[in-house]
Amino acid sequence: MDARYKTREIERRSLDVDGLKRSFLEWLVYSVGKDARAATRRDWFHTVALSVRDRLVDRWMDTTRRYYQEDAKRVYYLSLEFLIGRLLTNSLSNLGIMEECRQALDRLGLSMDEVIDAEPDAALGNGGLGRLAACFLDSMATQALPGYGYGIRYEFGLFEQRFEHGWQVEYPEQWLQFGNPWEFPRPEVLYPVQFYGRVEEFRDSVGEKAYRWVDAERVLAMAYDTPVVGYSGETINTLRLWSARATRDFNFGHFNDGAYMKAVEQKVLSENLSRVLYPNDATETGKELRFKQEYFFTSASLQDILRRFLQHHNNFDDLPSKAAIQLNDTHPAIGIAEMMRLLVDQHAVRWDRAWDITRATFAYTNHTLLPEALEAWPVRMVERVLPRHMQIIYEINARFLNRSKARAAGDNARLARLSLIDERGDRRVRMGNLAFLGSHKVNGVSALHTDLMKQTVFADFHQEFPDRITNKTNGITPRRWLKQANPALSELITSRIGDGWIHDLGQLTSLVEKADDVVFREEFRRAKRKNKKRLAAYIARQTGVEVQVDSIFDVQVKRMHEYKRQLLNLLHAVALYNEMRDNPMVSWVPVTKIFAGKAAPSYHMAKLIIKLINDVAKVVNHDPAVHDNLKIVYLPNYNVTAAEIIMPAADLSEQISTAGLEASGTGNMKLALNGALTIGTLDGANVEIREHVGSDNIFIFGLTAEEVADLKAGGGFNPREVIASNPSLKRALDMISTGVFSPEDPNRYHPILQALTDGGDHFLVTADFADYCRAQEAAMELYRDPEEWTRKAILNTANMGWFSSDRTVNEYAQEIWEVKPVRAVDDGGEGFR
Ligand code: D6G
Repeated sequence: MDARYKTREIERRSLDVDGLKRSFLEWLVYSVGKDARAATRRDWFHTVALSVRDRLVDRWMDTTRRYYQEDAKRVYYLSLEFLIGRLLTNSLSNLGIMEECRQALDRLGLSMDEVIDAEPDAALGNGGLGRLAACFLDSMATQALPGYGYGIRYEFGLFEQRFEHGWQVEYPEQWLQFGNPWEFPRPEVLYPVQFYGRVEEFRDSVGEKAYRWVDAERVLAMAYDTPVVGYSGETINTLRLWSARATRDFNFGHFNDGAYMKAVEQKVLSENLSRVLYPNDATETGKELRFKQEYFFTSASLQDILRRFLQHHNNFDDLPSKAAIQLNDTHPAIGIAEMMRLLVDQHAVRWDRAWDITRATFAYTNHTLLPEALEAWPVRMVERVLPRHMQIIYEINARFLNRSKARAAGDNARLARLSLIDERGDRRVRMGNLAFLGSHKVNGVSALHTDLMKQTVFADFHQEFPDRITNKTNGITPRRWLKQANPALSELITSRIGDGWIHDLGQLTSLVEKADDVVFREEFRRAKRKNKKRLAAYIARQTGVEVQVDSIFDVQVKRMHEYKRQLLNLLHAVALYNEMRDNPMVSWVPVTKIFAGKAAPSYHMAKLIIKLINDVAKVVNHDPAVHDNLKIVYLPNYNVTAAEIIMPAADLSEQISTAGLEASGTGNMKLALNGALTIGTLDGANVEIREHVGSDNIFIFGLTAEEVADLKAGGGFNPREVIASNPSLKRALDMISTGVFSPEDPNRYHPILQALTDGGDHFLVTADFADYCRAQEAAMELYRDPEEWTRKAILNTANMGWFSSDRTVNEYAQEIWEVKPVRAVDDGGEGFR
């Protein structure tokens, strides 16, 4: 063997400082192709990433082999979004070589932080749903569960948000511009995906009616694999993302005609399928391209799953005992019809058998009750784009309604609600109903949300299938959201209770007694202060605003949406601003209101609220009358990396959605785990957070989901009366409506005021305002007593262990997927630590 190759071979495995340093130098030259003198920060990032990746590959293959050897049941997590963020720190941290890498770079005169900062975020998701998928991948790998992620390799992730004169402006997010060192292209893993065309009926070999999908357009799905490193590096799973490729013969006819440009145009059009992530969160778009994206990745994934299964099985009866397919929301729900098509049309399985197999294999997670977010595709479109699937959906529906007819006993309204087709107006296919019917389990993402699912959207289905709905409260990975993001607190915790919490977060309860330990409280405060300094520096860099480290860091970071009520938070800020100006002699607790989050580009109201926050911030931050006691900042371009800086530094966590509308939330979990106190409504997982951290250690306010429902049903709410009876609310709204914050355009905010008054205040901002201010005052009062505040903050961290995504994924594994861990055989200490 070539001597150089041999050195690389050894270095590839070495995890000590010298070995890392040697391979960095070697990789810079031979893989990146740069001289150390000419290398940029980005070159060094690629060098380090490739060297780290090398150290994963053996374990990765080992994991795959293990799954094959044991013929393990695998779980396939189908998700249109994976909001991964950066992978370098994650890989180093999970391999346990963070310090070694830092020292190796140090010896080369390089700063690890700068190298880390050169990595772009993989922003292949909008918000909670996509980040949940990323946390689940981490937890599955950590627990040695044979779990695969399947999604789309978008060329452009979620848009980059900038502010221009306080308005959100969207720019393309070019995360792949300089290449992606983590992925392995698999040009040989290629599946055809069809669109359009028509269906032909024929007689099969035994004379039965059968169907063929013909004259369709074809696109190819090509795989890119990214290793998913579990904690300790024992198990390394695979995230397989599909990229669209034009078929090779795409240009045949056109070339003969000499229509070169037309041929290329066609290629561009097919490849648009994986071009860009739809920047919609919760609200749905009616775009055909979106529907095609959903089918594209679902079809490729199912073909890949069946290919893997058929390597060792020749009878589909075993499929449910070898594969569990989880639908992350309805985005991949067309997979139910696709699985039927693959089994019935391509593999000649009889319908009834195919249906049993499909249902036993699929499960569906519902993420929202918002009616506008429940996907319903026009029948005419589905018929045109996927003609065979439309037939299959009709067939599933006919068989189901026939069965239900007897039970419905003439209740046609009920049958109409159960139908997969919404017959009112423009006929639509209800993807939620399809997902429900084709799954053996359907889960909500918090206890409250699951209850509401049973009472509202899926009430009829719940009656039909009372055992199908189950709850799986969301979770977050402690590796990224505590260990990596908050080294100060992590090290403190480990110094007291050891590091078992990293893979068994419940161990944090040992910290409960430490809440009464004055020394521990002091150290806990010091860690928080360090994180706040880091955030203050970040705020100064991003916005130019100087904030006081000793102020309450009051944080609301999430997508901008009316139901999440950033407006309520802002109205409190305006009210507080007025009070501070009115009472300059009072010794105010300084407050820094920190906002971050993107609005969907077409969501005008949300974008107007962003502008309002920026306008109010401009006035407040420059008003000497408040003596720097109040600052408002809106951090641009919120993403996973920004969250990693913000979460550890928060004192107060804003979780203030209109009760009944936030399915779960996971930002609420990240913040509480990092020792922020929650101010929130009894919505989503806030309810369970209160149960775990204790009602004395959380600020709950506002109407409950039940009260909201009653209020709406009774029609007895008049926002104008509420406003008139609350002088501080009235004054804040008057200031906004008279242009105090927008003198150049005094009418700018009329749509917002309109929605709060004549519009009926759909999200009950005015209804909850007074109680919200009361809770805010209680928080400010408590902040005056640092010992008491810290005690409660510690109790939050100590009691949040249950919200680990390890717990969530285990529940799925046991109760929905029926998959078991497949551990590595002990290799006598040769493996990663
Ligand atoms: C991943 C890991 C790699 C494996 C490949 C194909 O890239 O080790 O060879 O997947 O695995 P199957 O898709 O054939 O199971």
